[in-house]
Amino acid sequence: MMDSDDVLVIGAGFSGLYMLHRLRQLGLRAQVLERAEKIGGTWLFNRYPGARCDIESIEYSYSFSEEIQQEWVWTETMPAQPEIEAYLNFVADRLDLRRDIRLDTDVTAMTFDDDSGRWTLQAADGETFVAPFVVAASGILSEPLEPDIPGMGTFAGDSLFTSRWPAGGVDLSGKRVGVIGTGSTAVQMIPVIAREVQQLCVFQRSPAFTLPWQVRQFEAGELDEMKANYGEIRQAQRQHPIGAARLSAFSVLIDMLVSPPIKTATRDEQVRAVDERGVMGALNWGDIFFDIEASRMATALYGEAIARIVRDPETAAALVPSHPFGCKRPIIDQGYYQTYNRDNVTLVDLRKNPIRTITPDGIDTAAEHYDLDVIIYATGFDAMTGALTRIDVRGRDGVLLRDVWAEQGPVSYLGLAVAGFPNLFTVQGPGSPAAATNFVTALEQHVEWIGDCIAHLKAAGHRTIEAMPEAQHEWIEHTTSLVAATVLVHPSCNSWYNGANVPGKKRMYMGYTAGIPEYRRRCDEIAGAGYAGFLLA
Ligand code: NA7
Repeated sequence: MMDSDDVLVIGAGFSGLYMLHRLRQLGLRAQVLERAEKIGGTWLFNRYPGARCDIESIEYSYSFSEEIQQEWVWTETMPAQPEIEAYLNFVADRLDLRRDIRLDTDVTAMTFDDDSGRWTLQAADGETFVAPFVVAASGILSEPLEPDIPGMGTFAGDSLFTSRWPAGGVDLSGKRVGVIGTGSTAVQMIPVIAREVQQLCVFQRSPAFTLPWQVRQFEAGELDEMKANYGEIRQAQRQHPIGAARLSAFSVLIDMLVSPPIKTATRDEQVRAVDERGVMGALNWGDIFFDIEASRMATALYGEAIARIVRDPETAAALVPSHPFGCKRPIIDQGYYQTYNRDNVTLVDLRKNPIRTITPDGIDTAAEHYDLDVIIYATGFDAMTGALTRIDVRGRDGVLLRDVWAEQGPVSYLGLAVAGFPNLFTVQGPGSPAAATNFVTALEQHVEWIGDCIAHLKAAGHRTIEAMPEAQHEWIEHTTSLVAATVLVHPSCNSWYNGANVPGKKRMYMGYTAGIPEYRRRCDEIAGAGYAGFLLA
């Protein structure tokens, strides 16, 4: 058994690194336990070709250190995975974080002991760690979702997961490659690997809505000019509901909300919208997030916009989504639809002919067999809760967090704590703004709130803090009421936002949609009122 720290932090990604730094600043002893062999979290594991952030680098970065934001040099408007991984390593070195990060340490169980008021964490290698407080900075999209397709294990070629992409990359040249899934990940990867492979078959169950985007290198002096105004940029970001004030995948949604309704638009106005802005114009209507009929009209128009890009009419029709726009996370792409005009790319519409089985040499659908050398699974994540339900988290009376979330749905107070699990904080837990915002802005607020809370508990001599069930219930009522009248809860929406992508997971929208500033105000108010809704003992 090792000496106890004040705080054990699970995960060395964006959240865990800042949590460690913040705790140190507050004079607390902390240790980070990370299951991977390197730091980086989600940005380490998801190193598939084309992996990139959809928020501008200048905003998708830590704001807490003026030195770091001035010293680090971003090269592109929206950063690619290698640059983000390098940035996190730079931060770890710059803040001397590595000495308190234990790599290759996969936490598999953790138990709260009522008598001592401490958590004991058990790692896969048998090591145990004890501390009064635990911060789960284990990521919202870190637990991959492996599909259960008959015959998966029989495939004789290479099976690859985008969420565990091999370090050093994979040579796909000359290969016949199948991609399963068409979410954000696949939409980023498909145009990139299509240029390399001999033949690409995209197995699509749910077509995505995706908006064309231009990512570019910074021009000479452009980044320096922005850095000179960093104070203003950060302030605008902090005041923005999504935590990013510049153009991003999310900000286009906010703009759409204040656009005129499609239902009263004339046919000429609709066509003009597509003439002027393509697929983006087809969706730029304010009523489509609240009115399913309006949403269907916009989807039909979106189909017309796709048909202007994709030459084969059958492929173009197969690319039209069946779910309402906005109910899944917005996607941006670079040349996604154009990729289907390539001779070496085939779209397989699983809505018509589902996958029947995977065989040693490829994939059988209900209609056809596809010979493949490589199958790439881009099948998503058990989001928000998966990183903690994979661990045996036992709170008061030995109750398992996994069971609580299975029975009640992914409940939490503020996305920060779960009733029955004292002294356990979750960075970006369910019910927090994380999912639909700039993750980095959101996590900085969480980390700072958690750090201040633990420092307060220690200073005031409190041994435990615990979310009260009534406060948790009220919070969930509040978060779900915010989305009740939107397409986010439409039955056709199988999204990681609501857990419907995971078989058996209780369906519940897991975000907080009133924006980060309002969320921050509420969290500060709660802390200011002596941590209202929490029991301090
Ligand atoms: P997503 O957005 O959850 O997409 C997963 C995709 O995989 C989606 O198209 C799924 O179709 C598809 N899928 C999953 N299981 C299967 C099976 N068994 N057969 C066929 N297709 C399947 O995950 P991403 O990794 O793309 O993106 C996650 C987030 O990362 C993203 O929102 C950004 O925040 C970054 P379905 O829709 O379930 O029919």
